[in-house]
Amino acid sequence: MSSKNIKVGIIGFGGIGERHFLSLRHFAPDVQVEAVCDPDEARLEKAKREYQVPHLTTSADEIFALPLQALIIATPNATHYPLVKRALLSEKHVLCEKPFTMNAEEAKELYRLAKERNLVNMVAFSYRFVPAVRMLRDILRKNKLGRIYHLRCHYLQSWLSSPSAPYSWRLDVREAGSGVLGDLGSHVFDLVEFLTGSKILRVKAYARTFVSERKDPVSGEKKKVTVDDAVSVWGEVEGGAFLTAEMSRCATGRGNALTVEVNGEQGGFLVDVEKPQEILACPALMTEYTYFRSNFALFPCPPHFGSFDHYYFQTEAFVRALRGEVVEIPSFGDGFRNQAILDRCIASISEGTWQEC
Ligand code: 4PW
Repeated sequence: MSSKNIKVGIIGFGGIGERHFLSLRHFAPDVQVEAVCDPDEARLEKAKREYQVPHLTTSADEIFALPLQALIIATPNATHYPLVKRALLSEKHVLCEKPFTMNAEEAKELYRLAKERNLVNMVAFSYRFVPAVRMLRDILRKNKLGRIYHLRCHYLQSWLSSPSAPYSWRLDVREAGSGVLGDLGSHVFDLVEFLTGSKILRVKAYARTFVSERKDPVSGEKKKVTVDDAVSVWGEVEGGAFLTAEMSRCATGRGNALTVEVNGEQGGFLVDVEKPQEILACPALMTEYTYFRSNFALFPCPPHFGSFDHYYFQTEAFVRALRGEVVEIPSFGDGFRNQAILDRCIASISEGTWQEC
């Protein structure tokens, strides 16, 4: 498929859907975003006024009736499965947001459908595209650290710290599947396996909801929060590494603090995605970290997203895959694997037991 012929639709035009749009427009101006679908008229109005998108609709049926080759799905989590399934059954390539589905069974089916049809299938594990993450992966895959003792991750945000932060679909288990576990933990588990090339073998998870009710900004009513605000996970990784992961959306003072630290017998490394070009390194025989600068910047990014510049690299990979190039992308197979780990964490939280992954 030449890129000039690629017509893309975006379903869900909240902050993330718009970010996909901007990234596509910057990276691949010859790929046409032909249609945007969202239930919120104000968002559609913005897509028309600011971005001149030709087809705007509140109805998924309408978007499926258009001659599009690919869809980007950035809707609430519970809708991923039916929308992705419909897209695959109508032979469309798909980039879907994370967490991929509501459970591993759904994810497995979507993976199978995409494979059978040989369609481009990608889950937006966007942090794989951070330059420093790429560099750390190279180091770990070349086994430069020897035996790995610790994998220590945190993903901390503060937007739910205030009890007056409004209610949204992200706080409803029926729409989101889980809270911070799926929202941020999905990235952490994906990075652990992507970076090391090793599987998380078993997990033990513990969760808390600090604020049990929040005010709905539309109705003004108090609504019950049915998902976790914070989750801590212990895990064991193939090869014996000890995983500790902490995720919270009530981490007052933190913005988008995703870090992965690896301590091995031959040295240690720490990546912080808020400093996407840097890596803290402690080579063998040294006792403290020093800064390295990653030389993995592939092209300069315009100042749209700040610490979200890696979205450009994600988009680049998706577009190259659409053009038929062989490119490594986080696939629905990875989404299925990730969902299985999330399911095991949910079981561990409710049963209080270790769970095999
Ligand atoms: O996937 C994550 C989102 O759900 C993102 O990378 C950051 O945290 C931005 O929004 C949330």
